Amino acid sequence: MDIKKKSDKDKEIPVQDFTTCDATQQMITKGRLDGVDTAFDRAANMKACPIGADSACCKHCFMGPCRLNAKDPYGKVGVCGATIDTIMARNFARMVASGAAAHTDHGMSMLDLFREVVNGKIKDYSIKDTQKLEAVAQSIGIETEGRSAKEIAVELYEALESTYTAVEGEIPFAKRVPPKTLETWRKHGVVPRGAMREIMEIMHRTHMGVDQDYTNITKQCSRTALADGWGGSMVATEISDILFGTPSPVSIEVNMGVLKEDQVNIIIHGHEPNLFESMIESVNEPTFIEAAKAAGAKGINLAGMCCSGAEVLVRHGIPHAGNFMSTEAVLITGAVDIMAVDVQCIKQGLVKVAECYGTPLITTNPRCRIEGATHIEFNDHEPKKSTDEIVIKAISRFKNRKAKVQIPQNVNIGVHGFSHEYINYMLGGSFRGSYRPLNDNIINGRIRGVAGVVGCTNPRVKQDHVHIELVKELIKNDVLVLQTGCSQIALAKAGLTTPEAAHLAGPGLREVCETVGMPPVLGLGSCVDNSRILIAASEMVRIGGLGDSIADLPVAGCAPEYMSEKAISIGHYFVASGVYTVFGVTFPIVQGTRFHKHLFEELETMGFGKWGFAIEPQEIARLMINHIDKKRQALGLDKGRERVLVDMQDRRAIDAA
Ligand code: NFS
Ligand code: SF4
Repeated sequence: MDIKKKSDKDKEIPVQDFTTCDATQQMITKGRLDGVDTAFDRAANMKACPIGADSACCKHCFMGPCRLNAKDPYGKVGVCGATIDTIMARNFARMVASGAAAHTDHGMSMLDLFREVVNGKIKDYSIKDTQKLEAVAQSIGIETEGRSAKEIAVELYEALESTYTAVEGEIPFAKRVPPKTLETWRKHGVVPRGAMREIMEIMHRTHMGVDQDYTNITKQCSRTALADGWGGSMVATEISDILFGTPSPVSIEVNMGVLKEDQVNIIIHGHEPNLFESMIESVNEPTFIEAAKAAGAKGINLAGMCCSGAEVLVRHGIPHAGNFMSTEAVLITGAVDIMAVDVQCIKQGLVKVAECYGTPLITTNPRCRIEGATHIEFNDHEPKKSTDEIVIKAISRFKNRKAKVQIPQNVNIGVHGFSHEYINYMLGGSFRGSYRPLNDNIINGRIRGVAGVVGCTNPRVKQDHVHIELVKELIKNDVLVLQTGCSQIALAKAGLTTPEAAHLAGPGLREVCETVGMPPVLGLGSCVDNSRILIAASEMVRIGGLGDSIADLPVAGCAPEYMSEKAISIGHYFVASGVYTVFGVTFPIVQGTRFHKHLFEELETMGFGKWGFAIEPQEIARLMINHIDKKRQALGLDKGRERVLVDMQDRRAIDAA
């Protein structure tokens, strides 16, 4: 084992300051004894560069790199004359481009798979949900009446391909955008063409000496981000539902205690569901179960992490071992017999930790190889070839386990899988599925508004803490919370994603939850499934009574512990769609600049949403609730809510009497 020598400079911070996740705390402690460090320790010993944190530097050409002074932002310009606003806007745009590229490339992989399934070249996957196929086709104007699934699928594929390739016009899912919102986009020229074109144009416009007007750069940010949210991400979600099934709520186990000492433990971490779906087939092969038993194991135990885990927990009820900041920690258990990854959010640091515990780390995707990991390429045309090989390796690691095994015994239960389709059914019943009851409860004030709380965990803030405290505060104030990605795992570990958590909600929200039998915190899926939130918002507009555009709705969004460029793209597509979106941790621009004012104020006056920023959960909640109340007031709903509060007081007075 590679024992790390601590230099005097290395700070050893109490594990309680790193994370509120008890299992992760236990494993960081064990890791320290074993001489293994994690991203938590590295973050503590790596001061974030203050100039980079403000995006006040530019390296877009070699007359620079140029560094501006965030304390005196207008005191200096770059060698080419670029102002702080140009430099920050260009940097921001490239973050959006990278994040949008990640989601749209993921969506494109799903579309590639769909094409090969439809044309019969791939037989290991099939169309599982024909109802969803028809619904998606209809939503973009494809005729379904009297046609075979195959005919519809062929036409749907061709239409959706333009989400990526359209050189002009509007992407297909623009047809799902509420008319008033679409009108705003058209007015400002931000309706996306194909994502390839938008991302290419951002890279062009942010090259040295091209677009040097921060408002114009922001337009292209919006256009590109919308090509992610209403394009690539939405395609990823819809095609995954068609191929693997549309989620409906299941009770699942989360946390590191889902690992089993006496079983072969396999963890899948990453993002694209096809790898995991094939792995589910492989671990259920009777020959492998026999082989595992022959090796002395009771069976094969499959668990997910990050968004890969979020995809299958809602479709198959597969247990989830933890979110982004627990991926190194889980290896410290010594109980992981293999970790297989595909793309995104895979820390290079995993290689070293895996090596220390004799856990094979397997990369599977040609787009993501990691030095020191073993590559077993996954191919959609013969998926089981790779997943079978991974299972065999895992069994052999179990047989030869040398690492001392210590599994935190933490297991929590969550109920997740609230797809848009299920919410519709849950609220309206099978005969008249509808968002009407949701809108009615918002109008009558039982539900104050809806919040999306999503995104990563980040070692710059205490893991899970901001997610949990923020969500508690929101539901206490009758705000219904929708969740995706790593955030929902934080809440599941805290026990807030079960119907029983309704007792933590305010009186109005509690009443609705108890009537419907739903949790006050609804887990919708992975990060690409933020597109489900866009669809939910559009449906709220369509049903009526809450304004004409997404910007009118009493809703707000937040990624309180974000760390990735994908999150920036998501944040910006929510803003461009009309949602007030608050980010925590840090915001990569200088406060008090014109570009800051543009993102945080002016976009709203143009008919979009706007950005917000705060670090502390109470402060984030205050910003979001204030915004929701402002929207309620604009809709004339502030009176309604007061009446409910009076009712409650009355009821208490009666109770006391
Ligand atoms: Ni979203 Fe999913 Fe997690 Fe953040 Fe990473 S896994 S795509 S980026 S860290 S929520
Ligand atoms: Fe400096 Fe301008 Fe070159 Fe950026 S583009 S590095 S600001 S000279």
